Amino acid sequence: MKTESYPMPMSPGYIPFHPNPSRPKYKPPAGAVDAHCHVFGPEAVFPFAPKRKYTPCDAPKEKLFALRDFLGFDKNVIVQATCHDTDNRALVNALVNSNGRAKGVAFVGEEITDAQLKGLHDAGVRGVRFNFIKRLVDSTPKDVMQRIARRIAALGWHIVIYFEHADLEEMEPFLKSLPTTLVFDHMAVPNVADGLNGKAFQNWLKAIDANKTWVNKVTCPERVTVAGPPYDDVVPFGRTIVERFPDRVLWGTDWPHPNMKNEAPDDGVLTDMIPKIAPTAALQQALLIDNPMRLYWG
Ligand code: 0GY
Repeated sequence: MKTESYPMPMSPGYIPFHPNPSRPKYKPPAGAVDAHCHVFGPEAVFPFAPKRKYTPCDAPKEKLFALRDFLGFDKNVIVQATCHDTDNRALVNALVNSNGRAKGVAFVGEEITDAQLKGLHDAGVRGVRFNFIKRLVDSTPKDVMQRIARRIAALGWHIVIYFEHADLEEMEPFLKSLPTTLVFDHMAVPNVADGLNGKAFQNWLKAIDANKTWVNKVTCPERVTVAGPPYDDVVPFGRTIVERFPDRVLWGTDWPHPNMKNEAPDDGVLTDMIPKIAPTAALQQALLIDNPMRLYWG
């Protein structure tokens, strides 16, 4: 059996999260939720999965909760990252130590038992993630995903989808076959260079219009920007989605920002984008409080 030595070295070129983010000028409303973030390790307690495609730096719950308080958020939705594969122990540990201020999205395989699903539910998990990004995961057969979907639907959970809407045409029949609300990571990764009128983004808007249970996370400008910080080139994409579908949007930091190519984003700068994409108090209330509370704390 392959054994790993500790500490596991970070992947070559892996950029750790920003050590000293700026304090945002924007003050989130009381009760605001950061609805997309992760915990990694610590690997000495929760080792990364042998199957992982990258090895990050530790990003433990204590650091996440300190960042939450520093940025002015009240709650977190913690999404299981691929570096932990289907071992949700670090996620569960963060949830049960959050004083009710975190809910989770797990990654599960078909082998999970009903009792284990119930254990995740009791810890605060309210969804599973299906990841289609090839650099992050080996593909799971769609019939397996459909069977998992039916089981978690019975718990009242939803499915978080990480895919790129350039693949929408091929994926739409499968997505429509899923029985729950679908939450799409990172606005399904728009191609910002194509502009707002690009065919793929326009098709994406039409698909959200047509599928009334599809929800977008207006997250990760740092992954899709061409211009770089403060990511003004991504604002029109987020703002279009927030203004057109105000009750079907979520916002999150994506801390600790795995697999960045050039630099770690400043979480204060990311937070300061909120009033640019959600310019009124009513839109901010929906984006940061009403929508995530309905989906995760309802
Ligand atoms: C994200 C994005 C990434 C990674 C993961 O599960 C993951 O490993 O989600 C990525 O590299 O794009 O959602 O934080």
